Amino acid sequence: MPQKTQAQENDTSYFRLGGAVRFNIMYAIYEHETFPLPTENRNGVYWDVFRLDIEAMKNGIGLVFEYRFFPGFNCHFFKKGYMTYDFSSTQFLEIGITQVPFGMYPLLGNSWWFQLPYYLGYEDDYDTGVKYSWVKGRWTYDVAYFLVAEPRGVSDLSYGSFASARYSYDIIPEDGYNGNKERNQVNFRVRYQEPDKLQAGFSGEAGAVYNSNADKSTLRYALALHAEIPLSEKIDLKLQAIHYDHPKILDDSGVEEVDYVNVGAYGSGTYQMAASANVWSIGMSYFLEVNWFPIESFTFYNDYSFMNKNGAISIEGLDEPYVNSHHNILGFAITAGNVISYFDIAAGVNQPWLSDSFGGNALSSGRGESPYVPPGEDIDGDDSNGQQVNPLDTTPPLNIRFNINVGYYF
Ligand SMILES: [Ca+2]
Ligand SMILES: [Ca+2]
Ligand SMILES: [Ca+2]
Repeated sequence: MPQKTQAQENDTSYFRLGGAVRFNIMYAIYEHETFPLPTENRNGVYWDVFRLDIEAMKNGIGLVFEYRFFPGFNCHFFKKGYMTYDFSSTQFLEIGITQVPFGMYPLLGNSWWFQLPYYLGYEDDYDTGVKYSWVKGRWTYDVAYFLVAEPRGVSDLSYGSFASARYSYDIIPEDGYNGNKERNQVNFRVRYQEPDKLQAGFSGEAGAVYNSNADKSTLRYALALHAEIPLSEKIDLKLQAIHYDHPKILDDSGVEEVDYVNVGAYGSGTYQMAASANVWSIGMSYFLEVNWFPIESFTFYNDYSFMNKNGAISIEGLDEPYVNSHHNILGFAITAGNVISYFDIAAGVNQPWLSDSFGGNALSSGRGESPYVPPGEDIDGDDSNGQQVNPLDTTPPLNIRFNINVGYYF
């Protein structure tokens, strides 16, 4: 057998391939009504995602990337793709499409759904830039600069623009090309961590929104306080408060100051979110280890977020304040070998994914009394019979979706 050279002995390079296949079973009760099983895009069994992950390392330079296919949304895109370099065991660099260091690390939500900040671009957001992290005792510091949001993936244009083919919600123009876009963002986060999971931190984010029609940038910023507190060996509590604002934000045409901004993901076009809001989140989980081969553990959880918006919509000359949003996920996860299954009762008021009008005005003004038309617009879209304005629904119903997500992770 040939002797290994010293260089081969020292070779720490590696290449790992992983991924997941997941599908969803869902049954929804939206706006007080439901449909038979199966109904396309409502109640039935759907492919959720097929994804491939690669982690590689050579000469100290690493690569992390993940590509995702979503047959149910006719789209596919990179979730992340960045290079790593460790200066030491306490100093790390990431360059590429990498996670924005904002709020709870690594994630706020316990379920398959995330918490509400995800749907606003403030949880598990990946953008294009550079991040430097260092650890000093129990303190971890992250500083990052993002030139732009992540590049677009591939989608079906009848669902929404190519720009909306992305994993994480970002500010994108309604037509996909002309209007508001994220640019020149800086992030800072400091976290105190103890080995038994206790974590507390502060995050700050500031960036520009560049409007390509007005050739003008306006400021956006966000602040977060978060804490994860183990109440016992099995019970975990997560708390987070976010304040964000886009003062002086222009509409996509670049003409008017508005109280909302368009965000999009999953190739499904854009929806509005309030330009300014406070979002409060609380999550509790209970971990139960079992010996029921092949089942290893159950995690029971409840995640709740409340979004208190600033802003108003003008309907027939009257300024009506934006209606708040609620998001609640009650459920449990089962781990059995490589299979993780989530059983969730997802409930929401003005939650963009829990509605007959997917997206819409849920996160800005709130939905209208008819969910199919934006509030303030003609209810039947027919001018010849005059204007029957869709009023803002100030007490919108609780919408519920039962969801089972079964995934094999390799
Ligand atoms: Ca993003
Ligand atoms: Ca972003
Ligand atoms: Ca009409």
